[in-house]
Amino acid sequence: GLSDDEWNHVLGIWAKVEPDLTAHGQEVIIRLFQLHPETQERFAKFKNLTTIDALKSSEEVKKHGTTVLTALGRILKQKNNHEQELKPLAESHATKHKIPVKYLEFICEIIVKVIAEKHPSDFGADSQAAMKKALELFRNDMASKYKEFGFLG
Ligand code: HE6
Repeated sequence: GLSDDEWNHVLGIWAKVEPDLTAHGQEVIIRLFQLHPETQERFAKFKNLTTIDALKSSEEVKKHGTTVLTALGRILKQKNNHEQELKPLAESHATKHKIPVKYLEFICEIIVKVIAEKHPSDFGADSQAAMKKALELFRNDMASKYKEFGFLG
């Protein structure tokens, strides 16, 4: 798990992300689709967004980015006691959307990069390391829940 100090880093930087969650979320989703086009194919509602301009001007992408980061923020704020928040997310992503753990790795890596770019002076080495650790914990727990739902990810 993470130490109190590490959680303080995670929640400290998250507090800087939250006032502009939508812009962060939009950037994360667009970058995920650009770097890993196979992830975009999982979304029926985004199939028609075939250019970067279409992605950038989509209100649906903004909305989805906000949904994803809101859910993630809720989980991070539970520190390690995220069972209640994590379970429904793992269930939908395992049984309904069938999102491989590898895709979760992709998005987590992008989240760290986007935060680093937007908050260069608030996201130092210690904060980055703590955030990476928290996201790893999230992914590992998603992966074990996936297995409980019979999805090997
Ligand atoms: Fe997804 N997602 N997601 N997801 N998601 C979500 C929270 C998805 C995610 C990674 C989602 C995804 C494909 C997520 C999704 C719907 C992810 C919420 C709260 C909802 C929702 O309630 O609608 C992470 C890290 C978090 C926190 C892919 C690919 C990745 C990498 C859908 C296809 C799909 C959907 O609704 O169809």
